Amino acid sequence: MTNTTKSQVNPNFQIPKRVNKGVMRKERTFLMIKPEGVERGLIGEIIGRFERNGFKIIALKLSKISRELAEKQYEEHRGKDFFDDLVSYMSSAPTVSMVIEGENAIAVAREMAGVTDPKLAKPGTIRGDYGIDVQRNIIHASDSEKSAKREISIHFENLNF
Ligand code: RTP
Ligand code: MG
Repeated sequence: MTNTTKSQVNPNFQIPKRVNKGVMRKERTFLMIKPEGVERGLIGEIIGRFERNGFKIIALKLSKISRELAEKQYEEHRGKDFFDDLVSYMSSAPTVSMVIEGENAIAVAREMAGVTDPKLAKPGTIRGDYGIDVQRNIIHASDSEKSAKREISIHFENLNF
């Protein structure tokens, strides 16, 4: 069973979980604006999208993360052919890490980010609007409750509220 419902106007359109009142739950998720997004001056635009969509910023940090932290962040991809490039890229220049809170934050943030490859991401999504290629895809968003908890704890060790 999915947490989306079909629109009555267009049966192929999936209404985002956020507007499906039956399954709303308050969650926190972890987001990171990747080096490309910071370099191109998109911090305000990206944070603004989440704020305007009703999410609360719980924690926010601009930093150049270490390679070790980038490896920890992307641990699940260790061994894949893009892993080295990915962690080198993520630790090459400043990024913005943040925790946001709101209704169905994990799934909604993934929808707002768009699919991994910007060439396939829909217009209106962050990757669809600003992404360049699969690695320089502007934003990271946790993909599950387990990932969100893990990623929040590694990037914001002292977040205890
Ligand atoms: P993210 O973790 O950054 O939110 O991205 P995602 O869930 O949409 O995609 P994932 O499969 O977790 O991949 C993590 C990041 O690795 C880079 N990647 N490169 N060269 C490639 O084929 C490739 N595949 C993935 C992307 O930066 C992707 O966001
Ligand atoms: Mg991922």
